[in-house]
Amino acid sequence: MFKKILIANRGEIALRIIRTCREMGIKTVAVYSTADKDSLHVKFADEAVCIGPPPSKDSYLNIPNIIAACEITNADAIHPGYGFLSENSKFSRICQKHNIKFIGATPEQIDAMGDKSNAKDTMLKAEVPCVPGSAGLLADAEQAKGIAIEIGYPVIIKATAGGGGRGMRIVWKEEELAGHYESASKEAEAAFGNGAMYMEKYIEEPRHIEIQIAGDQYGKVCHLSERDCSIQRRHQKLMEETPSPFMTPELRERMGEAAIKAGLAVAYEGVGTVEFLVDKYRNFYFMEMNTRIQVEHPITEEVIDYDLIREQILIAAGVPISGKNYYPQLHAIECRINAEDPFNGFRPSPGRITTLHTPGGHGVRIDSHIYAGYTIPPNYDSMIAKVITMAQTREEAIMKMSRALGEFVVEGVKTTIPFHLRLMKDEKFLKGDYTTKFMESFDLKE
Ligand code: MV4
Repeated sequence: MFKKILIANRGEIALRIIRTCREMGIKTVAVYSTADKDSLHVKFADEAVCIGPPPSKDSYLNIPNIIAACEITNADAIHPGYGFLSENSKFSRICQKHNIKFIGATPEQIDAMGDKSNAKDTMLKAEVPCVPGSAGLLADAEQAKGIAIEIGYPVIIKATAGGGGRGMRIVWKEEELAGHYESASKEAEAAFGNGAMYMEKYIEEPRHIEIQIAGDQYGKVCHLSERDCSIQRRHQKLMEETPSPFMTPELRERMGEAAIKAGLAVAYEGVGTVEFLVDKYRNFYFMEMNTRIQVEHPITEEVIDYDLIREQILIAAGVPISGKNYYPQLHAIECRINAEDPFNGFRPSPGRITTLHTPGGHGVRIDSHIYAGYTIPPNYDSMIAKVITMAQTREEAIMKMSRALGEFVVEGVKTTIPFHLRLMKDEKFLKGDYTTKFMESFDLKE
């Protein structure tokens, strides 16, 4: 087992990883930018190393400084958390070369999934259901027109280097195709240095349902059921829940099996997530595979009573998984609390937290790094806490969430708590009747 793990991240996920390491008797090294010198992850870790100034590119993305921090502290593994370097194949490879275990996917697995058109091709070969579309990349807008006629409008063109919605256009009729193709390709070229595009039939009003998987170094892959992440705004998830209110035992079985096939296709090692689009007929299609621990992992942990960070560390250390699948025994909801003003287009609201009272009680979990007097820096993600509630039924989990959010007091900055309080009373949400289009017609003032 590892003796010391360096955590190449900040905020709540750094704390989350430190907690599991402590339980496992593993020493921890925090790294931090000068903006984070007073952060809890720095205080809670056994050792801490400053890796640069506030901008991410100079600190949490600064590979030479992170490797140097690892070498001077003698850490034998790096946990990258989510975001930052968690899906950076170059970093995964550099760790390998330095004999540091990267607690995440191999460079090959990251590259195989990072190119979306290539990932889809791999999934088609593995018989994972995919949206009908172009066979690989598009040569030009003319070729795209021909394929669009075959599959029928609306279609969606996507950047192969994209993900999270950038370099993506919906096309409703042929007249619009060439223009959208050029602008999306240019956007992708500027953002990712790769303008290559592929095309799919556009699935209208889908649900975003993802399956958690785990694979070990010996070729075994299992699934840990689903999370419904359909409530999102501009590709930022706001709330997640498990089980999905749209799920049936049959669909879970079929999606779980497809996710396992996806994992087996790349000999997946570690914990990962296979994202699917699910249409109103419960047809599901592979969308992307994430080769990292995700923000929303706690809801899965709570409904199957399973520490996913511990599992990541055990798998990386070469411990075999049991190989059995896991099914939800409870209902769990996560609300992401951001330092943003929900009444003002979710505009970021960094600054000093003057007063803080966090909720507690039965069935409530808070994953957060904030404290009274903490200053939220403007340089990073605006998430300041995750409120997770769990209960025997969805109705109870929602009631607990309303109760917990009502107790949550954050003064000094604006937060998305009022949004979540309103969401928990929304008629459609209460019925479980929502898709990825939900936020387009949501009005906080109603
Ligand atoms: C789609 C789609 C409809 N049809 N593909 C959004 C981000 C990227 N991962 C893929 N996305 C989508 N792909 C087809 N063929 C709709 C979306 C989409 C979406 C997906 C999941 C969650 C939220 C979304 C919001 C807008 C569009």
